[in-house]
Amino acid sequence: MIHCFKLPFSSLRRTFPNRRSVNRYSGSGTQFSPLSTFTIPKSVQQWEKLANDELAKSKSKKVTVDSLRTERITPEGIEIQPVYWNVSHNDNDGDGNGPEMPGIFPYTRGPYATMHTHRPWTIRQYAGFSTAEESNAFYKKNLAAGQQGLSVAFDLPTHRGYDSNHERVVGDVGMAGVPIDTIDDMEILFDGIDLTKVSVSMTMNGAVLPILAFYIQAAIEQHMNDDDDMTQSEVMANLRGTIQNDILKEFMVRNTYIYPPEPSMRIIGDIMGYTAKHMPNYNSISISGYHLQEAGADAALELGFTIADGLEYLRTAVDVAKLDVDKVAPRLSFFWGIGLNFYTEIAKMRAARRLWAESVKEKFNPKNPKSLLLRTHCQTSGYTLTETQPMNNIVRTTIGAMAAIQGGTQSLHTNSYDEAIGLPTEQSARTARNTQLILQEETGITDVADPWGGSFMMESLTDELYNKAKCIMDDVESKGGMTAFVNDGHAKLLMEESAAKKQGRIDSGVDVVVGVNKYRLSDEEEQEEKVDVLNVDNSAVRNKQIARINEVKASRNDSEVKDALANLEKSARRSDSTSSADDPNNLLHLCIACAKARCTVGEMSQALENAWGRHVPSTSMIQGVYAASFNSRPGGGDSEAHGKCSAEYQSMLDLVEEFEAAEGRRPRILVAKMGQDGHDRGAKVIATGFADLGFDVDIGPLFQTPREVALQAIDSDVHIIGVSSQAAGHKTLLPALQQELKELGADHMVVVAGGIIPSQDYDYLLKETKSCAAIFGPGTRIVDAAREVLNVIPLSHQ
Ligand code: B12
Repeated sequence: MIHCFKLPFSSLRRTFPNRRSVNRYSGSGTQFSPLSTFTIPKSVQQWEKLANDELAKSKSKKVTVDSLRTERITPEGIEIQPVYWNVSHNDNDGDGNGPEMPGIFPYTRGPYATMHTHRPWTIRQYAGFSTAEESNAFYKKNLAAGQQGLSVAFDLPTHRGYDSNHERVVGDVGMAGVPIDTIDDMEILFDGIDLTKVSVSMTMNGAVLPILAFYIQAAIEQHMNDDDDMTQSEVMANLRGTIQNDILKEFMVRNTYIYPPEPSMRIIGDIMGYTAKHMPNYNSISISGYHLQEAGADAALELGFTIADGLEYLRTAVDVAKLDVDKVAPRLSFFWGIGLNFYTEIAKMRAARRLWAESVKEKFNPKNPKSLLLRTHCQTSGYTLTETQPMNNIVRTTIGAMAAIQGGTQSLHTNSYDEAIGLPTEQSARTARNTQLILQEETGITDVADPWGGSFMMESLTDELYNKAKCIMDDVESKGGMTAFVNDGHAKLLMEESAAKKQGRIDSGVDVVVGVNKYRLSDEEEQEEKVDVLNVDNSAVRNKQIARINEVKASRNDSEVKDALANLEKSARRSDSTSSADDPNNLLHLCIACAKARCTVGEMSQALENAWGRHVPSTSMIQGVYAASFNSRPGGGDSEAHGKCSAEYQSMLDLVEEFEAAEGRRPRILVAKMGQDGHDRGAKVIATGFADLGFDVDIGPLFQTPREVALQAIDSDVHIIGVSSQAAGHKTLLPALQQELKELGADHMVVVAGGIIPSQDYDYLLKETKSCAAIFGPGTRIVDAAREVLNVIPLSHQ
């Protein structure tokens, strides 16, 4: 009987409503038929073959399915199986295929047969800050310490296609990522890192053409020494990694778009066409649900929109760019955000694989099974991490990481405990990376592929999420596909509604956040929890970048630059497809020529902008959702606490009415965003929350300069300007706003600020520069903020 344990089995009954099969209970694991008469189901045989093929490719010691079955023995003497399945599925499916297995259509259980059992996920930490030199040193240190791939975070001017010397980016250079103005910066960024050997992921969407062109040309130039035997095309063929290049979600939530949707989709077609031919190992797009979740989407919305985005890109490649689906689909990858709803996140990843495989099969009928595989990167949620008691965040991140791993991720970023304070320090980044190393090397979590397969609850949850996401996708399709859905602003509003609902649930006590709305520490205790903060010297970085831009411009051939940029602009003005890799007007091909000529990111972006213009987003706002959380209690939480919150909410409404009675009008606030910071979740929930509380609310557009904010505030005659700042521009931009108000004779106007402002900067803003009257950090309850804001208005008139 001991022999039987070598067969992977499970005695689980699947009681959930199954899509394909009628399920029968086959008794406990030790009761199934003797081994001699047991027929291994077809899918399990297929799995074994696939698994052995995957293992045969391994460069390390010889491993086979049999060795995986028998050599991993726990201290209790139990052999851990690489995969478990339900013996009752032997012959009961009707389709004769047997149970679902990892690596086999529809891939619910994983894109590969062996998953992490032989090769764990790639530890890929997203990082970039200050200068190319500092980021390069950071990357090298991390690679030496066990990180397995690079992931570059660019600064906001680069994302938005501005050189560091542009007047609109004064407060942003080097603050929330690394600035790349020229190919020289890119070469410094990867100095000593052979790009044909290390896989590099780049989060770039708006300025994707110049940045990808720099990366390709920098790799080529790394191999231009006489003693190097790689040709240019061999270098390109060896590039491994991913460019995010997912513009649709930029319009919905991430806000680093540059051009309007239509030409933005053309860029994607051209990149897919070029890379499919020249860079067969490179992922030309990473379709991101992560940003949707961080902006407020729940799991079903994240899933539905992301799969719909993926289908839209594939349609662009196949129908518009006329590419072969089997050339493009295997090079698409996905990116999920992983929050704290442990089971839901695992189910989401399982449902996503099935949804993608079935949708691509049905709509594109590819020949290559790899076209159906959903491979994914994951990042633990930063939104769930708190400014208060930051060490609690290590626990939250570990839980997210475990969900991502058990959901079957191919690579993972784990956030640092100081996420809600600023960019990670060396120490917090180390802890974040070590979280993954501990999971990989100390826990045995990698031993089994899809450990949740066959769990009544998990299979049911997977099916339910699948169905919900499918409904969302059908709705999108009925409205003409994702581009149309994004274009009319509908998608963005759904996300904002979800974010306002979440804020209302937290503020009214329905959802608990430990250390924020429950189990808070006193101010003194909180002081003891303070952690170091990474400081970037904005003006020093900017000056350095400007000096390098000037150097590059002085050393290049101006007529080459002019020609290269003119060719790019001319192509942008065309209306025919240029996505073929062999088309001389392919936009990526032309940008590589620009990179070679030493054009800057700003120059290339401007050439395209001349033809296409810049996208102007709308500033619409939802109403009533925040208030609803206080009026009804949608499950969860403590009813007594909720009752107290509702009473408090009512008293706030009364205060606003009293203000109106005294002043002759409601309190009026302009919620403003300055610089290239595109985080608008906080600004939008503040705007909708204040509006629900009776304030008159104006929302400024994204990307305003301090002068533009001052002018809008004066024009609208507001009582208060509420600046929301998340991307570390506060120390430059808030004093600049104060200066503008003074120059315009409006310094009676009160400014308050909110967002990611480390407490060490409070004195500088409140006392030294007097650039704001109050600061509201992460975790602020909107009801509390509104009361405080109301208090500072009369004071300003005395
Ligand atoms: C969500 C998020 C995103 C989303 C943004 C979605 C969106 N549309 O807003 C996504 C995933 C797209 C994103 C992207 C990026 N992000 Co981000 N992001 C966050 C995150 C995790 C949460 C911010 C958030 O929305 N919280 C929820 C809202 C409700 O809270 P809040 O904004 O703090 O607002 C509350 C209070 O602060 C206050 N408040 C805020 N404003 C105001 C205004 C007034 C008047 C009042 C009264 C109160 C008030 O009240 C609000 C309610 O409680 C933070 C880390 C964190 N945990 O805070 C990083 C963070 C802000 N991101 C960061 C970075 C670097 C980026 C990128 C630039 C990365 C890159 N290089 O590519 C990109 C680019 C984004 C861009 N276009 O600017 C950094 C900024 C670093 C810094 N400050 O030094 C942070 C701090 C993470 C980190 N530690 O690295 N991000």
